[in-house]
Amino acid sequence: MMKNILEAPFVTEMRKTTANMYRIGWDERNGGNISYLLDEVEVAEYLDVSQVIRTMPIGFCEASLAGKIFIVTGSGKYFKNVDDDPENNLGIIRIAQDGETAELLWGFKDGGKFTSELPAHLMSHAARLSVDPENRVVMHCHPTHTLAMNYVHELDDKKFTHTLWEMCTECIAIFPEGIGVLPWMLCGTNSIGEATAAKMKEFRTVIWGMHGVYGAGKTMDETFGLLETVEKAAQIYMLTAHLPRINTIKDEEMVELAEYFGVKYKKDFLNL
Ligand code: 2HA
Ligand code: ZN
Repeated sequence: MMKNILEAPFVTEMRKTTANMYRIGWDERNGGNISYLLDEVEVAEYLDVSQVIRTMPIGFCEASLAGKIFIVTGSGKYFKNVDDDPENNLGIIRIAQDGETAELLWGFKDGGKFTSELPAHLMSHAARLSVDPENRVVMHCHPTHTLAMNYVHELDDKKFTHTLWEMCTECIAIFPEGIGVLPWMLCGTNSIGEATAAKMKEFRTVIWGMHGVYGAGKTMDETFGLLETVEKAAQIYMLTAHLPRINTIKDEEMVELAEYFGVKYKKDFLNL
């Protein structure tokens, strides 16, 4: 007997996470998208994985992901609506053996399609998996203060990271590898996907200039927590950037933190 897919833990996680991100204002209208690499054995408890509902070209080839199954948010769908109607707003796709076709196994019931940002998602998964075989989640959203900061701060990996590290004590421990920053680029394209994936080999967080942010991680909690920390630091920056700075976390103190937490941090992002 197949188990009820609506009770699958990975569907519940997608519902809860999208609702949470909507509630905190990171995903207005159809903003944001999530892709989550699933365990094939677990999926088979809920779905007959030999039944392909329909196929869709993905518009590029990601051969390293052939056979892998993802649950993804839908193109044009609103995070606000996922929890009430997961079967229309989410889909489970398997990357076919050719690496360029998505096989729909569940969802997108109204004829819908995977997120328009599939290139950035799948290319980022491939990049993260090449450096961390346990990476499962890629998340994109438009967090308010992070986005605001893009307009008043230089868009440079080192400078952007350093400023955020200064804003909350926990930052260098949570994202010791730093943050990659891309200039404004046209979204939804293979080019922005390739640029994102190139940064993802080095960073789990990538800013899309004047657009939003991408985060990657092993679990939904880890990835959400990462972006939440970045956004909190950006909020502190935006609350203080126009005021005289009297105190800061010094680079020597960041070293102390990184050593205390035992994290491998990007030394050349400090000015020592
Ligand atoms: O899917 O956020 O980047 C809507 C977006 C595009
Ligand atoms: Zn976006």
